[in-house]
Amino acid sequence: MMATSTSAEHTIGRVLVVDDEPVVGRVMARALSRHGHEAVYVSSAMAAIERLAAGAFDAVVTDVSMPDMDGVELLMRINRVEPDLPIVLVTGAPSVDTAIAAVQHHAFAYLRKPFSPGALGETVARAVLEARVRRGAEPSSGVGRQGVAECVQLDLALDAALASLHIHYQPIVSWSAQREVGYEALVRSHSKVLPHPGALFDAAERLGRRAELSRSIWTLTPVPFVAEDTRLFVNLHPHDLMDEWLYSPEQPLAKLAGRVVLELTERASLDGISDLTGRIRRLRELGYRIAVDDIGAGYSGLAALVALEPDTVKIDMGLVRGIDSSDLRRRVVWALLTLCRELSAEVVAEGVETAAERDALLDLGCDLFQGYLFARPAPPFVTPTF
Ligand code: G
Ligand code: MN
Repeated sequence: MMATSTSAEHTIGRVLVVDDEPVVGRVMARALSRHGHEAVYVSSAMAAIERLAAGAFDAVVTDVSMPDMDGVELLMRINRVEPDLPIVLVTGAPSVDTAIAAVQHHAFAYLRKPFSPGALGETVARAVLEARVRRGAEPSSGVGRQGVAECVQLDLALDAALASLHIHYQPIVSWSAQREVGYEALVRSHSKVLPHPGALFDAAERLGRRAELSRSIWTLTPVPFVAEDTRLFVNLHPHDLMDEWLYSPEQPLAKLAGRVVLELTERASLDGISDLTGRIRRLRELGYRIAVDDIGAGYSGLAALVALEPDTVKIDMGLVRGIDSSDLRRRVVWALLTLCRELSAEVVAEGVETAAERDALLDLGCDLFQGYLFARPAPPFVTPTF
């Protein structure tokens, strides 16, 4: 950490200096201090990300070529989550490639070493002031806040999770046929930071990378089937309906469309989806069938049934759990089964864990089941036990 040459209230900006060469880094930090900045030096991009978490910065000056993560990647990662934090790239070996990357990822400037100490201080001062005008904020208030580093770290974690993404499949069984009629695809990753699908989707949502996650899942999901007449159940988020790629014949699920049932959860609102009816129609024209997932979880109620006219309705495990000892649950499920018969939708009871739950559902006339009683989600393809 470098001392400042001016008192805090008179510094132009707080600047993070990143260079794997300590001598070079310290020279730059000193030049910035003399120019009226407060400079903090770190020797790697990862250290910079951690440092950004510790305090507010107004600008980053980073060397381009560094081991592990280079300056261009650092620029790209920060820019993706905090486009208002100006970044100055410095390099002793300028190249067209890194200069193009600098432009693409909105580097504030691309300086060739050696440069005069004054030129660096001047460039950084301009960067700080322009960013401040853009934000209309006080010195060192907004940019470089905790959120930046947190987001960059989350972004790295999501990259790692996407690299280890894989799909487990859980059978859906017909009791009368005593066999599996389909499998639900459930996403998994080896990430310790984002261990379950909920965390994965939350992170992707926060980082604006939800479409990327969904597209990865659609790409990984279709695998050769054990039997020709089994169906593949795939979870969709309502926002996925806004992704034009979902409707493309090139999309990997498309070649199996006639066997794919797209599940739309009742947990997320369909309200924001423009032309919902038209979108569902397009999916049906491509051959897909539609399911309402988690019905009875208590969110949008029965609106999804009306809006989607589903082929399949999946009863939330909250209604299934302990149904054998709950008269109320039995009545509600009976009413749902009656309603679905009226609407010509088949019904799957989800999360069946005990034989008693299964028998209570059989008594009510339910035939399709999914749950640990039959099989846990597993790599392709686990055989259910009856
Ligand atoms: O919302 P959706 O129905 O897509 O969620 C399915 C989730 O429920 C999966 O994460 C799956 O692992 C889990 N699951 C499947 N069967 C059971 C079960 O019998 N009991 C419990 N508790 N969870 C289950
Ligand atoms: Mn589901």
